[in-house]
Amino acid sequence: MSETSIGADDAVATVRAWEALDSRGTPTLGCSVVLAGGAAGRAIVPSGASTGSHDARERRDGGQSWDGLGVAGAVRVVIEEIGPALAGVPAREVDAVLESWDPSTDLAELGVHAALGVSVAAHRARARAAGVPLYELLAGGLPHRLPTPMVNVVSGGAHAGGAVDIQDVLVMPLRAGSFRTAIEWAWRVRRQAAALAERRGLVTTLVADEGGLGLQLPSNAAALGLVTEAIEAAGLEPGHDAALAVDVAANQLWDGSSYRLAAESRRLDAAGLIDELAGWVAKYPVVSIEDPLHDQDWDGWAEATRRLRGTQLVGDDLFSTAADRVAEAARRGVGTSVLIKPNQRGILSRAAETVATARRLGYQVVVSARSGDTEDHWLADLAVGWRADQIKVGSTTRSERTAKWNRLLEIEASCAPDLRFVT
Ligand code: 2PG
Ligand code: MG
Repeated sequence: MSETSIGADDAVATVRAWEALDSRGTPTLGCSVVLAGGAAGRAIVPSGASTGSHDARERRDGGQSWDGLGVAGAVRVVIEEIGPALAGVPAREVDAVLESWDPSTDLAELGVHAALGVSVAAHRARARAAGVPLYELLAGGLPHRLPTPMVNVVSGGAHAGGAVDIQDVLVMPLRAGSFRTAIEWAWRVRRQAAALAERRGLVTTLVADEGGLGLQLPSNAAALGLVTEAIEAAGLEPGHDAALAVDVAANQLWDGSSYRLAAESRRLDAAGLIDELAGWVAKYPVVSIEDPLHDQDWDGWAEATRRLRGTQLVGDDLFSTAADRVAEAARRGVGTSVLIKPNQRGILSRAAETVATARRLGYQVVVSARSGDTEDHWLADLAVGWRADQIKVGSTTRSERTAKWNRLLEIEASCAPDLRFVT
C-alpha cells in the first residue's frame, strides 16, 4: 500500500489503494480518500459475471500473478496518477476530474476499478465531512424513500453452473408496508423454497454466487413453480402479497443465432422466447422480467415490450447503465425499467445521470449489486439517496448480500418517520 498527500480543508489530501478480494474470490480494488480536514471514505469495487457489450471496461493485469486476474495496475494508477492529480481538488469535483481524465464511455483508459473506487470513496469522504450519511448527501434535499427489495430465491445460469438456464428467480414483496417486513417475507419465502426442495430430494445446502438455491430442476418453469409454492407456504398470497421477478440474462443464452435453454435441451428464436415468457406470465405471478432478450436486439425488445405489456421489463445488459441507451430505448418504446449497476459506468456521476434520464423518460429505477460483490454496503445508500424504486442484491444469505439488506434495515430504523417505503 502506498499513498499521496497534500493539505487544505475539504480538498483531497490522501488517496490510498490496495488489492482486495470479492465474494467469488476474484481480485478487486479497495480505495480510501482522506480530506485535509480529516474526513475519510473508503470503498471496495464489485464485479459481475453476466456482462453487457456496452459495460465500462475492467482493466486486469494478465500475466502470472492472481492467474492474470489481479488489479495491481489499477492500484498503481490510483496511487501514482489519480492520487497526485486529485491532491488539493475539492472532494465534490472528484467525479468531474475522473470524467475529463477518461471521457470515453467505456472507461477504456482508467478502467472501472480505479474510477469507481476513487469515486465512491470520495463521495463517502464528502458525506463524512458534511456530517451526514451518504444517502443524505445524494438525496439533495428530497424526502428519502426505501426501495422494494427483489430477493433471489433460485439461481441459475452463470451464477449457478447452469442448474437452470434463467439466472434468477426472485421474490418481490408487494404489500409489506415496511422494508423490514419485506425482508422478513422474502426470508420466509426462501426458507419455504428450501424446505419444499428438500422434501423433493434436492440438495439445498449448495448455494449460488448470490446466495440463492442452485437447484437441479427439470425445467425453468419448475423454478417459477417452486417459488410460487413457497410464497403460499410462507402464508402469503402469490400475486397479491408477493410476486415473482425473473432475470433471464438472455445474453448468456444467446449463441449468435438462437437462445439455448440447455437445461431443457431446447433452442428458441426471439419470437419463441417471447412466447415462452408470455406463457410464464400467464401461468405464474411474474411481475418483472429482466433482460428477456440479448442486448443488441432492439426490435425483439420492442416486440417483447408490446407483448408483455403490464409486466415490468428491466434492461440490464441492454442499458449498461448508460444514459444514451436509455434515451434510445425511450425513442423505440423499449422496456419500462432501468437496472443501475454503478460499475457498468464506473463513475458515480455518470450512473446518477442515467438515474436522472430514466426518471425523466418515465422509467422505473432498480439499483443492483453484482454477482461478485463485497462486504461493502455503499450500494444501499445509493439506492436510498437516488430514490430507487427497487433494489436487487441477491438472497437473504451470505454476508456480501446481507451487508446491503442490513444497511437498509439500519437506515429504516434510524429515520423511519422521514422515510417512505416504495410498494
Ligand atoms: C445481473 C447481475 C446481478 P452480474 O445480471 O443482474 O444479479 O449479475 O453481476 O453477474 O452481472
Ligand atoms: Mg441482470
